[in-house]
Amino acid sequence: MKTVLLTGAGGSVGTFLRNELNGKYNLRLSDIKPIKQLAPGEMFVAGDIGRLADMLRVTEGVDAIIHLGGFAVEGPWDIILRSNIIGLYNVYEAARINGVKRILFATSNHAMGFYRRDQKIDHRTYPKPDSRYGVSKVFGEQLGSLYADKYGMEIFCIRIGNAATMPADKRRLSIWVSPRDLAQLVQIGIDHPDIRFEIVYGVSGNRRSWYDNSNAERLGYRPQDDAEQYATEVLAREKPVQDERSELHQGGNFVSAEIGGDPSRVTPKVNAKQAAAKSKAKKAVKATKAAKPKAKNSVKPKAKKAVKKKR
Ligand code: 15L
Repeated sequence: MKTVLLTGAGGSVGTFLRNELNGKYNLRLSDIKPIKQLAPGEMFVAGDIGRLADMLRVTEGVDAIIHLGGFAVEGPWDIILRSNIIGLYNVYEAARINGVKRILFATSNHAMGFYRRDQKIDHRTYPKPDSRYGVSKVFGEQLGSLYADKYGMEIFCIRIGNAATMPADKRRLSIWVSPRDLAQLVQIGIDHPDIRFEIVYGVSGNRRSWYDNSNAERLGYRPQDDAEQYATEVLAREKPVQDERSELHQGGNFVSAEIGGDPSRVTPKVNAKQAAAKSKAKKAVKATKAAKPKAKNSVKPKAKKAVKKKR
């Protein structure tokens, strides 16, 4: 039986995969914090992906690595740099030194988050990350490409949508992946004999999908689930649209967090309309102000609250 290492095994995706892969592989679980309850066939090795020495110890003698470790949402640059750039480099480099050829990299839909929802994208579409987190995922994919071409490693990148027992909201109806579908993809990544460098979308067979996942299908992926079965329930509790730009793009609120610059460069169609509406509104405000006498003690508007990121 193959021995498979899971970095970041203590997280939610790690927990789903532990359940699904149990009995199929010997699982070596690694995380910075101890995982206390182990099932038969599992062992735990502590390790910090920020330290190459730890990763050399943790990756020794395994047949494949599922790299889940790192920071799983948008965060400050120093955290992204340590966990998702340096940490990822350490995992790849330790694998190369230890002769572990196969790495499955848990990349994310946020590598592509600035694509609009009315666009269908595939594994050949160029990245458009929506955050520093998304950029770190593109970095991981590209480091994988380098290690495949330069060192003959076998890299399988799964751009995970949202792994959960059921889709949480309307956006997730398009990107949801059930634990068993994700596990099916992971098994393809571990066992397929002919992998050099591949990108697949980690999504179930969702009717509302934004992805052409033909590359996964070519490798044998046959998803069992479709988020549509939850659609009525999910849509009934959907809140009204808060932010047009989040609604327009695949990355959702990762797109609108800390937004600045010239929005028309991102979404020409809709923003052309928005810009026209905005300038009309501005003119209307100016006209009202000109008509009213100025108040003496006018109070400055409070700074807008920073956008809070949801997982
Ligand atoms: C991700 O990449 C995150 O790791 C996860 O927590 C969710 O935010 C997911 O994307 C998503 O887009 O729903």
